[in-house]
Amino acid sequence: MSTTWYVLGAGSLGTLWATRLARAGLPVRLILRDRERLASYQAGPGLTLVEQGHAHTYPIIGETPDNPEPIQRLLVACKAYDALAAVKQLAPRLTHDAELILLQNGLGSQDAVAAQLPQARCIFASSTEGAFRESDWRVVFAGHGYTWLGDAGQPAPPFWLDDLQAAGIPHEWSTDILTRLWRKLALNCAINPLTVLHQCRNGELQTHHCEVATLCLELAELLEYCGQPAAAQDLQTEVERVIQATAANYSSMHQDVANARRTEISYLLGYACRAATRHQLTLPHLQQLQARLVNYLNARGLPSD
Ligand code: NAD
Ligand code: KPL
Repeated sequence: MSTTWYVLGAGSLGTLWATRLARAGLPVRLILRDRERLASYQAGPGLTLVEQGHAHTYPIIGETPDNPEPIQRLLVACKAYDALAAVKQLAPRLTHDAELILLQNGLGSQDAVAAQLPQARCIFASSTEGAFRESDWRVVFAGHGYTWLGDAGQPAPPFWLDDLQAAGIPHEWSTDILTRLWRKLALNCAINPLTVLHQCRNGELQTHHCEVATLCLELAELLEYCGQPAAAQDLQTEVERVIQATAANYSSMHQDVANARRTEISYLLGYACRAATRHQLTLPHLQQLQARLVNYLNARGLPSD
């Protein structure tokens, strides 16, 4: 009998994973915030995934965090700012050999979870898949991509990667997951805040070439100081490539602000600026960018942490 996949957070990525695992016949359970969310979920037929215009619904069992059953495998699919609190309430249910897969973007939340649960194996993930919530319990698979998974402290891959294979979740085991997360963080720092401040699509940043280039220089310097030279390599070229490849898109941070949702700033630009301070590194443009973004968010009544 396969180990049950407990999915914490039934949002975009949580649904994308839960539905594909369930479709492959693997045991999946959804952990919802509270009884009210569970009642709302149970009032419908299950989780729906829309792929290329076709919707399929999967009657995955839902539960609340206080269910007593032990958890051996937990996929954490909350936003970075919710991950620690969400995992904490499940701590009493985790088995001694529990494994957590942390899907959060940016950096900082993974270490916070790992520090809270020193006995558990925490596997970090970095994903380029795209999904968005059309309505409650209904998610659209918007962009095919890849998920890299890795464990900086233990290079051997877990056996359950076979489940991902069976579920058709494109993935790769990475022995340099921190480099991947730092690289993605740098890309997000060079692109996302500027799209918010200039209120534009990614492609319009081509007209702010100098601003982007200056940020890339500072981010590359930071990555070197943080022991991530591979993540710094050709950063500007990669940022320009992503801006061009995603020219018509709005960045995730732009979408959050446009929908008056909290951003993950503290795990992206905030994390980068705190790392610079720790290394006593002066990065004036990056620090100014953070100050401008914080002001911008505060002016709109959005949290800046
Ligand atoms: P989301 O907001 O759609 O989903 C998060 C879900 O977690 C929500 O349903 C929320 O209610 C739930 N949640 C929060 N606290 C909870 C708790 N205590 N108990 C139970 N549920 C709780 O977010 P998302 O877009 O799926 O993003 C998740 C992470 O994945 C983020 O860090 C994001 O940056 C990253 N990511 C997302 C995408 C994407 O396309 N959506 C792509 C790559 C990376
Ligand atoms: O990951 C992104 C995002 O919008 O969050 C890209 C498209 C790379 C822009 O930074």
